[in-house]
Amino acid sequence: MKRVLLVVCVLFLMAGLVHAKDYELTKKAGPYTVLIAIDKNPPVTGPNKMTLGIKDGGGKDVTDAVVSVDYGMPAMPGMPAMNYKSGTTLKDKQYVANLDFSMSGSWAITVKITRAGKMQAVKLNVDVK
Ligand SMILES: [Cu+2]
Repeated sequence: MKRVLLVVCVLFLMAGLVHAKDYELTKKAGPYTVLIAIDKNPPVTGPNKMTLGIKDGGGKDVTDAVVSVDYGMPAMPGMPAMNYKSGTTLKDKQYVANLDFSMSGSWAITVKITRAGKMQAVKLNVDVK
């Protein structure tokens, strides 16, 4: 009986580990579907790696866009507004950005996708711990 309980506990622990995975979110931007992932869940103060997978209307990977990420926090008591920009590098058909959150709290992120002279934006908010 004790052994059964132990097995059940281990299974629960493993399930917990499976759930504690990357922050992931899918958003639409014009003709694109953007899969946004952050390697920390929740995102943390300091460096975080954001990975963006972009697919066109036909479900094909988009690898010829210029993608950048704006992120910031509006002004709050004792803190002026903060705004940062990051470029991305293409790796394995995904755009990778390194975001450095200087404090915890709610950050507004805008992903800008420019292709053939047209820009589409994806907006999201993350709660940085
Ligand atoms: Cu702040």
